[in-house]
Amino acid sequence: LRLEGDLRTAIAQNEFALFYQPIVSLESGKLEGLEALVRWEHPERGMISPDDFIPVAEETGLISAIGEWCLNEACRQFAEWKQTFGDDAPGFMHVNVSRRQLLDPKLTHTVRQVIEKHEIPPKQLHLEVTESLIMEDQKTFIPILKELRKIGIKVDMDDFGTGHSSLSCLHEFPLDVLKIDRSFVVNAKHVRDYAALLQAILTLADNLELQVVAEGITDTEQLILLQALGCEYGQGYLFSEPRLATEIQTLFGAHI
Ligand code: G
Ligand code: G
Ligand code: MN
Ligand code: NA
Repeated sequence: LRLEGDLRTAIAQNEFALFYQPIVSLESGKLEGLEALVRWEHPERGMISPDDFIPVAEETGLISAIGEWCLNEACRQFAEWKQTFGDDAPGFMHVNVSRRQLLDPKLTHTVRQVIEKHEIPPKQLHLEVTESLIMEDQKTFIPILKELRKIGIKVDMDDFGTGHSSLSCLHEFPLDVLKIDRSFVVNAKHVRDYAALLQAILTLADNLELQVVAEGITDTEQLILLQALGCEYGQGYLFSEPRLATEIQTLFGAHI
């Protein structure tokens, strides 16, 4: 496969870049955290989305090198921002992890090494894991997430609401944050039932003492609804698209 060969070269030549998207306090509009999102700048094809190359990286095992680079680069950049911007720097860095990364027995060790190297307080690093992945094999993934949380880092359930977890077993998952999938946010404006669903998710999260991030906020109406429902954090094009480090840092300390 062409992409596989190119991906090997990409690792050797470091053709990856991290983009960062703000996670914002919905009450104050303050930029509180960032999610790191990888991009591949292919020399001929241009920018390739992780949706297109992460699956290939997973299949071939190249994800371990790419994933480690992403984790290290996000933490390095985060530490640099803390140095430069002090109190205006974001308080949290979120990094996505995929299936094979979670199954790698060295992951806990790698994460501990990276945060120690960059002197990042563990509670400021979030790893995002999709709901559908956890649901695929709870017996395998729950102990892995527990191990990760023992380091003191936070675990987020990403794309929540699309992975068919039974709400009644959510309390058994070792989690800190629910990231509500953008399909709920998109629909809430048009379909009354979706606002009720959001309300139910927020009540549940509150009872389980989970923080909530609503994803995919694109307009003010959605923002106002989520504020009225008491949702603490949000993310989406309304605030900012994922952008390069040099661009995103212009938003630090601002209310967006
Ligand atoms: O940013 P974008 O919409 O293109 O991301 C597409 C998908 O790729 C998302 O599901 C996101 O979680 C995933 N993704 C983005 N960056 C990373 C990364 O660094 N590692 C892993 N494993 N997945 C990522
Ligand atoms: O699966 P995950 O939640 O990690 O994916 C994040 C992806 O969602 C990123 O690739 C990002 O580009 C995309 N994204 C972020 N905000 C918005 C938004 O407001 N609308 C849409 N359509 N996509 C978004
Ligand atoms: Mn994510
Ligand atoms: Na998501």
